[in-house]
Amino acid sequence: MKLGCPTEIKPQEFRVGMTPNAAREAVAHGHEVMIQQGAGVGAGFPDADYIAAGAQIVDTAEEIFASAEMIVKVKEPQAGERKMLREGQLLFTYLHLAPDPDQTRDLLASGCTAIAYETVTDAAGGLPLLAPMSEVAGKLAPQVGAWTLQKANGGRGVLMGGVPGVGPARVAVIGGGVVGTHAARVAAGMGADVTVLDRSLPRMRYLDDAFGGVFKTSYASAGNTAELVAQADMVIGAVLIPGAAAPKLVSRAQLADMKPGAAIVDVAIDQGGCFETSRATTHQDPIYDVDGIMHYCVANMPGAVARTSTIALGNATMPFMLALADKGWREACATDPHLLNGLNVHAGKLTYFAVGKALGIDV
Ligand code: PYR
Repeated sequence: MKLGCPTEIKPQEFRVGMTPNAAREAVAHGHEVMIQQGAGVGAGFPDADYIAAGAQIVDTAEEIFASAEMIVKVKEPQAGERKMLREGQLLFTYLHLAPDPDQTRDLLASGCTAIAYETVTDAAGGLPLLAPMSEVAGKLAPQVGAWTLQKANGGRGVLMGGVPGVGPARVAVIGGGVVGTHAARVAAGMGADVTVLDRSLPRMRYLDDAFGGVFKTSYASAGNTAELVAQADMVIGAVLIPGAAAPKLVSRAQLADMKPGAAIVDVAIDQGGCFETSRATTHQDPIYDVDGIMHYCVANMPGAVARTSTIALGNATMPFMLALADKGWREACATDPHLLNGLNVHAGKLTYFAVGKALGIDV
């Protein structure tokens, strides 16, 4: 199969869909690999590494979209890329369609087959292609939140770990999944006073056992959530319903109960965000103020640490990419129901229920 990997064009996105190692494996499996010139540079992979791996370097994204049978990317195709997608072409990347009707419309019109990383599943009930970026975003959340809390950035001027005689920042993490657990670990490591809110008692038992009380847990009733949000210096949104629009768990009215200059970091923003006041921002202009509360809502947080993220993502996507290339998407999905769960769009039809429900489109 002909595989193509274009340069990511979302603002400040430095990751790349294929590492030189992934290219080498695909070539060893008998596939042709095209990489857009410079695509890996932001993640520290020069063209020479891809050439050494047996890939061909091409000048433009147009060449890749015109001839590749499978496009391997990181972020959802941007408007210009969507115009180049062709009928029958396979797209393997993050999509996050539920909050994005424009992208959905364009993918349906293109006639392509699109497999979304974020809805591929595994036997343990996890999301193996989302997990590595959830780990990265979770670990980044307290770091960017700490920066948002600094006075010069409009924040409350509170130091995460405090100092002798002055208490630490209070951090509420909404959601105890992969993002929330990594965020809580790092925030606690920075010395903050951290509480994770979740609705699963087994999950909270696990967190308590695994982390030995390094952070607290609280049942995520509306009342507990409101109380902890009001007391927090930083709130990290870490909820996920696979493929679906994120539920809004904190309303605009609740901002009035928060401490002036408190920071919100909404890691759920890819799926529309879990705060009523969230809207996607970019690494160039990451923070905005609503009613005195500073919001950090960058939609591609892992792009900030492009090298770590690219390698972590490549480790997870490689076996699926090889299965798709070796068998073709029909047989690969027919023999792996977890990969089939990634199928969101095929030949002008939506094939993922939660996306159809969010957008009011028949599946
Ligand atoms: C990202 O890492 O940017 C995702 O979309 C999950």
